[in-house]
Amino acid sequence: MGGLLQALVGVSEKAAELARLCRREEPLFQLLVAEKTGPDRNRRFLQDFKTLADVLIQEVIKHDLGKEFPELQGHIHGEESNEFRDVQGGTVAVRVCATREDTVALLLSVLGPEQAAAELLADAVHRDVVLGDVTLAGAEPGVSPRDLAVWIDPIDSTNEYIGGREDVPPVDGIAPAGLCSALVLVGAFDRLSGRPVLGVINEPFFRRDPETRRWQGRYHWDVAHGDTRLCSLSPPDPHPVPRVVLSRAEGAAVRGALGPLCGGRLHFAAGAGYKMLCVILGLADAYVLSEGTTFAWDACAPHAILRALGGGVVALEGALRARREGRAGDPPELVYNRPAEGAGGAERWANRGGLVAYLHPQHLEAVLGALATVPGL
Ligand code: 2IP
Ligand code: CA
Ligand code: CA
Repeated sequence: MGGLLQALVGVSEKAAELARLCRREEPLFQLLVAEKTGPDRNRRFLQDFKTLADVLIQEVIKHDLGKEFPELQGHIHGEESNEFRDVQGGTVAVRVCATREDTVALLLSVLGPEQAAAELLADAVHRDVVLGDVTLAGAEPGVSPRDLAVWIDPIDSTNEYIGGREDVPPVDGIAPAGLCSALVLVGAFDRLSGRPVLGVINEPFFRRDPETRRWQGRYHWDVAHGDTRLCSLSPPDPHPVPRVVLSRAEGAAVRGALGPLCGGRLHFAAGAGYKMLCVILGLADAYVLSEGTTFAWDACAPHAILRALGGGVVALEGALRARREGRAGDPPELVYNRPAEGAGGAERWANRGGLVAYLHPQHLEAVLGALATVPGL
């Protein structure tokens, strides 16, 4: 059953290619960057194209995985709903059809006259991905797809994806914003326990090829199941003075509590997935988020990789409560199979109460210690 991990990587590569295509090909790029409110000939569609790119990527992943692993059908979830308004004002479910021509026709029902755009997208959707990755081919997860379910974030950091800035200088290797923070996240979790097991983070815009100037991507993967811990990366060393990366939306109280721990120097970045990737790569030691503004699809894949490297993602509110009550044992980790009680829509899958992503337990401890003093947390 070694195939599932390869399949997750394969679909992330197809997704990354679609993400690059939308920025590279003029007919798609024009639609992608069009101002939402612009007085355009095809205004309704332009309002939706950003979402269409996301939805299509998610549907491709669902389709390809479900086809190869029928046991996963009905257990592949994502951020987006695939319901769209068609050009006549009715609804259409965006999906991958049996043939390229059928997919073109379906896309045209959403895209109206944008024939070139529909064809470019359908070509990429129906193209097979070939992976030449020997290490990955040898990785054996030892887990059945029957026991797993999947969370997809087709594009994390959509704002940075649309904005497309390439000139944001990194600070200590961490990009404060820009295209490189747009990621494809595909994570598989145990249906019963809700723990993340397999994760793939794909960076579609890792670097530009110096000769062709085309974007090149890269990906990272893991297995964290039973006693098995496999990862495409090695665990990075901790920094002597911890580095913490935060959302720019993080408030003064949290900044104030964490600043002294980090020698007065905090780091900021866009994208929940990208901030977790910074921890995975050892650019930061922890990512702290004090509010429930991320979702299961943001955290599942990075969380699996963090676990494989010896770290994890804890539920911040629960961890602080356990600490205050003097409860022994490890702080509670996020799980991916439990919708929030009393919530509707996307909120059902919000990581309520915030999170801390970390690699080395001493950093988790230090961060929780610092945050324990923040009123209201
Ligand atoms: C978003 C995206 C944002 C992030 C937010 C996520 O996902 O990653 O960048 O906010 O939490 O839900 P911030 O950048 O402040 O961390 P998406 O782009 O998929 O909506
Ligand atoms: Ca996201
Ligand atoms: Ca997204």
